[in-house]
Amino acid sequence: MKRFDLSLYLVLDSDLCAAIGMIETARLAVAGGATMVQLRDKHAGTPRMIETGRALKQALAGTGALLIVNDDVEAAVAIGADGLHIGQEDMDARTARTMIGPDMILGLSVETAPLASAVDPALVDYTGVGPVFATPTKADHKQPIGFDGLARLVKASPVPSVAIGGLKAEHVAEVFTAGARGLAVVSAICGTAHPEAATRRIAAEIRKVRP
Ligand code: TZP
Ligand code: MG
Repeated sequence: MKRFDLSLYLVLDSDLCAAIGMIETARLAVAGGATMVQLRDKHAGTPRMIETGRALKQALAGTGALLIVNDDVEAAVAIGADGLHIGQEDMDARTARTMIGPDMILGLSVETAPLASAVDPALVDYTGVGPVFATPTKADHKQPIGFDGLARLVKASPVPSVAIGGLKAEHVAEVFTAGARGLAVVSAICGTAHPEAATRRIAAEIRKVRP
């Protein structure tokens, strides 16, 4: 049985984290209560993903926070990450599962209820659902789904879901009310001068409402 806690899921962004750096941002966020960290770097090729991922793995060792690699299956395996996160356009879940083996966590982004209900729980461990709100962080994101859409997609998903897209501490209650197991954030942590304090504020809201 794989154990993972989706409640406060930091998605790193090399541009937004530039001032402090991805590794230091992740370290501070985990100190503040982040439970999962995704390495997402749209500019890096596999060698740089591996280099950053290995440094991240070292930074997170012993904290209990899990390291997930976005898109790059080869890097995820080389790093020995806890998981891989893919989008609909990246590769199909069966291919990804074959490449990462049975033990690694596999996350899949879903933007519609039919896609959520088509998820195979034998292959996929969690879904990333959104964008809840429009966000400048992802230029090509799909139509925002709002909290009603989030609730529909969470219900359709046969595996636990984490919400994403424009989410901040003030949205925590609605995210959990919609049935998601947590929120994934980029700018609410990466884009701040004090990632640890920003994470603590979100973690405090989660403690108030978490089922
Ligand atoms: N997928 C859907 S929205 C998004 C991703 C990666 C970006 C979310 O960034 P932010 O800054 O938390 O709105
Ligand atoms: Mg992708």
